[in-house]
Amino acid sequence: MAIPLPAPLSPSSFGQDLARGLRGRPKQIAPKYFYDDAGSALFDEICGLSEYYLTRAELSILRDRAAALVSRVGAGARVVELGSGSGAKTRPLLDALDKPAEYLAVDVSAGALAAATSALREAYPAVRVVSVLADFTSAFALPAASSRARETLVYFPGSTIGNLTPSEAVDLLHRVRAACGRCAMVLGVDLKKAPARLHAAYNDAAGVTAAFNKNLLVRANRELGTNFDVDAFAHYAFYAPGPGRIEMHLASLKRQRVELDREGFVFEQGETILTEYSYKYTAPEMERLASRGGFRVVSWYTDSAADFAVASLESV
Ligand code: AVJ
Repeated sequence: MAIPLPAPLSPSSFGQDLARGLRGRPKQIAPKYFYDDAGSALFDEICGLSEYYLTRAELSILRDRAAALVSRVGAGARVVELGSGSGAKTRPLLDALDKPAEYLAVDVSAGALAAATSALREAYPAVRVVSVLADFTSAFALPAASSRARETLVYFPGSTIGNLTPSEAVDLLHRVRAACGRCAMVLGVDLKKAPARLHAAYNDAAGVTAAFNKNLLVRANRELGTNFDVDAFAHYAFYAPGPGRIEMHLASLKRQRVELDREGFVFEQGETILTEYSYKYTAPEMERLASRGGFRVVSWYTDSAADFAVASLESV
């Protein structure tokens, strides 16, 4: 598993991806660009909102079921967390494992990585904690495991798998499997439920999700010198029952022309830029997805309301 590291996200990749996304129809940008320091802080705030049940539900499942979720993983394992964020959900897993040797946090947010890994280093002095500033949605690569790590457990928390389309999710599972051979995975999955509850979770009354969404434009104006009129964009998020996903957009409230590297992009009044998909799954749908990705669902636990599931998967 000694593969070169992908380049961390640079301003130029943001600029190039944004230009490509604005040339497309519909206009779009990948959700990984939400997570600069301000965006990571807004996401942490979202996790505490009453409407946003996902984080609390996942934590409660981990607290109750961590031992069962990692029961097939032996002593001295290496844990790789994809999209580790604040690292709040990592502890129950590390606590349930028998003498974990290493913990690799993979994230696109440098600030979140530094804070999460320094807190974990302090709390788990016996674990070798490594931060990997990387985008796991493209070329997947990890530093070699140290000789003391025996097997790899990949933790993919937060229903981040829902930010990928099903075919992108299948690709990611294949890449994970190729990277760690026989490999165990713990996967957080948001479940299909009443559309009104899903709608509320992405349209909170305090407007934090709206600020998180609009921060993308604030970031582009600061880092790329674009001239988005941020106040003339509205947060627009809705659940689409057909594909089974939340779609998050930013809708221009007026006709405006945005400049990026001397290229002009016109937004008609009401035109949107797609910023995120968040797919929701049922248990059978996730079983099918896992099997298309070369994994089998070994166990599946939900919170008491059956809002969220944490699954353990094994490569086949
Ligand atoms: C990063 C996958 C946990 O899709 O729910 C929260 C991000 N977007 N509110 C999700 C998000 C809007 C989020 N995850």
